[in-house]
Amino acid sequence: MNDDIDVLLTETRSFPPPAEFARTALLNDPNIYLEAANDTEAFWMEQARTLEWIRPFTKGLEWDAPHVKWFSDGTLNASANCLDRHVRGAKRNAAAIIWEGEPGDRRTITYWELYRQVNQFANVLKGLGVERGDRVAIYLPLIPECAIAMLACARIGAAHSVVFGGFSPESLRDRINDSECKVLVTADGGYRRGQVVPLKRNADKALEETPSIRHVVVVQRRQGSTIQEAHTEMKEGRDHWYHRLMHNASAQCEPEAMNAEDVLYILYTSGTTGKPKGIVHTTGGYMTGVAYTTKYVFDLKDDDVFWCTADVGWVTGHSYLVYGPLANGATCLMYEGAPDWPEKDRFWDLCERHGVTILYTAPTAIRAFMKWGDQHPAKHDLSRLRLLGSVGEPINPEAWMWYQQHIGGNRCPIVDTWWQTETGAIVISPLPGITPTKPGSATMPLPGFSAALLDIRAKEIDVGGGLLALTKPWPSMLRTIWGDDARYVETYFTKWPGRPDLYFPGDGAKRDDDGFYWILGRVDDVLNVAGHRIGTMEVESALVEHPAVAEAAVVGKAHDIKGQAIAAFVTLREGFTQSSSLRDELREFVAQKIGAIAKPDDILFSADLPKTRSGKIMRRLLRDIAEGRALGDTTTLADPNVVAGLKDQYEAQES
Ligand code: 7RM
Repeated sequence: MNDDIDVLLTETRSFPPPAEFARTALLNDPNIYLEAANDTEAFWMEQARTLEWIRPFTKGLEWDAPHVKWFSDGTLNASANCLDRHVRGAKRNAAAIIWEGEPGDRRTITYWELYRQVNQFANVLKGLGVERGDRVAIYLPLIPECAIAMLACARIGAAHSVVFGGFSPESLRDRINDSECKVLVTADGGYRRGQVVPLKRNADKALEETPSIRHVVVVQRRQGSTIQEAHTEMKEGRDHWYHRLMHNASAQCEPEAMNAEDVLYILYTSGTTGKPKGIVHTTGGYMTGVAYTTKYVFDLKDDDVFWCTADVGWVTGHSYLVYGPLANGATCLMYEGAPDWPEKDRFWDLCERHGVTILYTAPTAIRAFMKWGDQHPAKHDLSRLRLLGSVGEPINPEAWMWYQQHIGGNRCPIVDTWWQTETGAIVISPLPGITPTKPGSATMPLPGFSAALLDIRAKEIDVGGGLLALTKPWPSMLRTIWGDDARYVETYFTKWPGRPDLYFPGDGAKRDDDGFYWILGRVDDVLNVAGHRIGTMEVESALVEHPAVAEAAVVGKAHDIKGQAIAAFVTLREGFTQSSSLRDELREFVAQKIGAIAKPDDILFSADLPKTRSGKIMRRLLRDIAEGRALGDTTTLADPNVVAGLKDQYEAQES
């Protein structure tokens, strides 16, 4: 962590909002920071009132740390906020979703059409026995039906649990079982780099052990015929084609009046144990947080075309591809596939053809674009772009500068947005018409949010490095972990003993002389690989399930494009010998168990792992080895020779 602080301390460039941008921005008066800080509860109540409530709330915050409620006597419906209020007005015929599939198929869906399809699918779900309070799993490629299924759940008061299409059958199974989903919505297949991802076939494997599932709805990716390569059996009575059910469904479904604190969705994310956590978001607070941040962080106006490149399987897709933009009546671009398919200019081609004005993507993608070369964006007219965003991991100043110059034409402000699955909405980010930006800094908490940098005793660090804390509750914060409230308390509110009012996100950060935050990354056993959160324990648990593996330790190692890559140290069971084919087999095994995103880059076989005398694996030393650094302090090790031997071996393998 200290190396990172040094690098960031030398970054002194600062960019005020471009004058022309600031002049027309929705927010350009810095007083908003002070107003929100003076009465944060009143500030949030004002934001919440921009939503459409069925029964208006009178209560704001109820904080019984670490448990929280917001607007608890109000009722509303998230899908009505995203659709019904727009189809009553001028947005009725505006495009809600401009979608493009990887093979090049296109669909544009107006608010009116989306409204009708969501109503129909809400009735389909009801017809399959889904009731208010039930859970529905969604395992889809990035197609408009993702948004339709999510909003249909919200309409009838069922919680959705979206599982990223890149996750394995076992990962899907565990998530379905943890929250006992009644229905699964999937597709015959999706596309990634020209390959078919056979989602229904994967789902069928998961469904062998998911007793709670009564019905499966399958979207046919190509009208009229199922994708040949993904062909799969439909199980009589359980499996239904989406288009057949929709054909007979009424397009009128009254939205349920949900309590502000009713669950809107569950989204699983990695933590420091082998078992992912079901993050619970509720209706009123979450919708308030995403509607407010989408509008002001992205300065969203009627004629914008907003493109968030995240998949709906991650929180960024939930908040900034579906709920936030649609609550604001925005026009969103949704693209299914890879940025380098069929050519490395696909993103810039999309931006040009669809007239994208706001682009929100991840540092790992930006670093890949840099590597592919300036000629790809240079071929396209990107002059409609007016604002750029970054999310998912720290952005290195070099990538930030490249993004500003080669994508933004030195004209667009960049909003580096720090937040998490748990925060629901962006927390630390510039306001593009107000806040000066510095390459590599997410700047400061948005109005309404409060952060501090603390040492381990909860003492505030004014300038320097420390642990990031969120010091006041905010409406879109998680409410609990599904089925495990003790884990909620323990994970987020016990870092500073006796201070259940302090939320610990798990990140380390630096604060500079201007009070700007520079996020350094996770300080716990969570990795961030290409912007995806993966727990070291999850990968370790997968590895030890292989019959050859006795013990495994997984660490992150710096990677120039992915940010972090996975390195695994493995000790074999008696009777197994190391080989390059076993190494490949183990990498493939992890991909099968969790998903391709968790596949280790390196596997090192070793007779022993470096442990303290109490038996704890010293990950710090493993990281030193994986990143080729001089070994840190080894005096607390039970056997210092182990780690020296490992380092030699690792270096021999690398060369
Ligand atoms: C939105 C999302 C959360 C973790 C978080 C950080 C890291 C996210 C930034 C960032 C530096 C950023 N949700 N992170 N955004 N680090 N600058 N702008 O990514 O739950 O999947 O991950 O991602 O470590 O704790 S997430």
